[in-house]
Amino acid sequence: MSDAHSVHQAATSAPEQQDAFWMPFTANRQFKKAPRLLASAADMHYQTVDGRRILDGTAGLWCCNAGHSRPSIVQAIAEQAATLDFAPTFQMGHPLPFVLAERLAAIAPDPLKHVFFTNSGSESVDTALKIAIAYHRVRGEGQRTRLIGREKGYHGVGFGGIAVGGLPNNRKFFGPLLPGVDHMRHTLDIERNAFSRGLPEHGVELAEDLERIVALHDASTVAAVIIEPISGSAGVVLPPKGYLQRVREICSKHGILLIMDEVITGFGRVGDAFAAQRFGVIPDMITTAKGLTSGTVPMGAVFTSNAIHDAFMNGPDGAIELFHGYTYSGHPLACAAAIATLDIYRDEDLFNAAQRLEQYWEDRLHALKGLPNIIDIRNFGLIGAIELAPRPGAAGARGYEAFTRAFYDYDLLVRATGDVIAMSPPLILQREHIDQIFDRLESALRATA
Ligand code: PXG
Ligand code: PLP
Repeated sequence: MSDAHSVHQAATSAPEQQDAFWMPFTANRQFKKAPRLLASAADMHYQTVDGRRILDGTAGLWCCNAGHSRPSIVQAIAEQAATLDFAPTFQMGHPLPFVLAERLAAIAPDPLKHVFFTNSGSESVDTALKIAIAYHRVRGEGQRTRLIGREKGYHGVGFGGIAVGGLPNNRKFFGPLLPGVDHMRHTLDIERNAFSRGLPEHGVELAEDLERIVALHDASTVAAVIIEPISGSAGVVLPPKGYLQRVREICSKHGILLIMDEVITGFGRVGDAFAAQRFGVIPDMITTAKGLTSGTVPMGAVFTSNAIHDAFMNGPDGAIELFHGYTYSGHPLACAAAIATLDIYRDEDLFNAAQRLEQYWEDRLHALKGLPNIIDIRNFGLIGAIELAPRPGAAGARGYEAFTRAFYDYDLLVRATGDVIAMSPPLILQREHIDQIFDRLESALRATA
C-alpha cells in the first residue's frame, strides 16, 4: 500500500482512536461519543465517512465560496506542489505572491492597493493591529497605541484578536490580554429590529458610542478601530442603516485608522468583492482569509491603503521597513490556490452571485417566520440567521438540537452558535439548492423541541 493510499484510507473511514486530536471550539468528549466525520466533497455537497450526502449550507466554515474540490484549484495546487513546494519570502522571493498581490489589488477598493500575506484570519487581524500601531509610530505619533473593538466582535483567537474581540467566552480564560483596548457597544437590537429584511432601521446612533470612547481616552492616544461590517461568529449581527458611514466619519475626523475585518464578508459573500464596496464605506485596512483560497489552503491577506504602506517606505534603502511576517507569508501552494480561486470568481461572476440570489434567499428565509421558537430572522447577501429562543436554563441547547437534526435527519449542514442557526452557502448555489436548504431546515426546526 502506498503512503498516499493509506492517507486516503484514513480520510474515508472512521478512526478507531479519537483521543489524540484536541478539537478546536468543540465539545470534545461529547463529539467523540458520536463523531460527525466528512470524507469528501464536491461543489455543493459533502459526503460523510458512512456515505451520506450532505448539502453544505455553510460553505464549510464560511470559506468555500467557490464550492468544494473544484478541479482547476485542485490542479493548480497539485502542479505547484510538484514544481516549487516552498520558497522563503524573507529577503528572498518567488513570483507567485507578486502576481497574486496584483490580482488582489485590482479587485480591492481604492486606495487599498497593498497586500500583506498571512495564513489565517487570526494572523490577518494581528498583522493589521500591529501595522496600525507601527504606522502611527513611523509618522511620529507613537502615543497612538489604543485599539478599539466592539462587544460581540470576533477577530480570531490571537491575543490581539481576543483583546479587541467582544465574545466573553473567548476572553475570560486568558488573563489580562492587551492593555489599552476599549470596546464600542454592539448593534444587535432584537426588540426594535426583529425580522428586519436586510439592514435594520434602528441603531445608527450606536456609532456615537465611538465619540464617547474617543473623548474618554483622547483621540491622540487611539490608533485604530476594528469592526466586522457584518459579524458572523456572534450569530450574524448586521450594521444598522448608516452606521458604518458614521463610524468612518468619526474615525476620519480624529485621525484614527478604520480596519474592516472582512474574513467572512470578503470574496463575494455580500454581493461585491468586499463589503466595503457593497456598503460604500472604505476603511484604511481590510483583513481577509477564508474565501481567498475558497478554503482550500490556509491563507489570509491584509489590504492596506497606499498612505499606510507609503509611510513605512521612508527610511534608508536597505532598512527593513516592517519587522513582521510569517514563514508561510506568500506560500506557493496557497498562492496557486488563491490565483485559481480568483479565476473562478471572475469567470463565473461569483462576486455578483449574492446580489442575483439575495431576494430569493431572503424570501425563503423569512418564510420560516412563525415556526415554533423563532424570535428573529436576519439576512444580508448570502448570509442568513435564525435566532431561537433559548430553553430556560439551557442556552444553546435548542440551537444545537436544530443543528444536529438538520445534519442527521435532513442531510443539511448549518452552523449553530448558541441558539442562532447561521447559513452562508457556497456562492455557486442555484435556486434549487436554496429551496432544499430551507425545506430541510424547516423540517429540522419543526422537529426541534
Ligand atoms: N475575523 C473574523 C471576522 C472571522 O469571522 C477570524 C477573524 C479568524 O479567522 P481564522 O482563520 O483565524 O479562524 C474569523 C473567523 C463561526 C466561525 O462559527 C467563524 C470564524 C471561524 C470559525 C467559525 O461563525 N471566523
Ligand atoms: N517558533 C519557532 C521556534 C520558530 O523558529 C518560528 C519560525 O521560525 C516560529 C515560532 C514562527 O513560525 P511561523 O513563521 O510559521 O509563524
